[in-house]
Amino acid sequence: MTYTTHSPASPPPLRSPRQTLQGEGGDKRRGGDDANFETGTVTRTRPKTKRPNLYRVLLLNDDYTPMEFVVLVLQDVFNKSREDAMRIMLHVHQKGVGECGVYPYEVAETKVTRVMDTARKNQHPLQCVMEKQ
Ligand code: TYC
Repeated sequence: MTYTTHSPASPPPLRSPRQTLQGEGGDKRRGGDDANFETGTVTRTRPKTKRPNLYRVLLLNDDYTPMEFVVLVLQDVFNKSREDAMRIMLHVHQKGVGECGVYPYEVAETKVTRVMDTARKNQHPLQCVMEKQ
């Protein structure tokens, strides 16, 4: 993974490292690296944290899947309460699409597969998709 401390579109300004260290009293770049310009060593002072890529899982409306089936799927696959499941199902029914949750890639993918499998087994046309947030 590349770590960019400046905009890739504009290279960092060429200036004397000494000026930076003495004039500004240290490295003020976002990310908080300490730079030793004698040796060219850069030490990370904050641990590098990577945010996982998150995906929204969406249910799509159709004219045939029973409302009760959708509510049960939302309770079972997405761990929603009966009340939340009802609210989401009605939202999808009225608006055409609705969010069931936001998850890391593999969790989202597993939930989509579970919904599609159970819909197919029960011969309902219910569709579930995921999109990158
Ligand atoms: N529109 C369906 C009906 O009237 C109910 C439904 C809701 C279907 C949500 C799919 O994702 C869905 N029976």
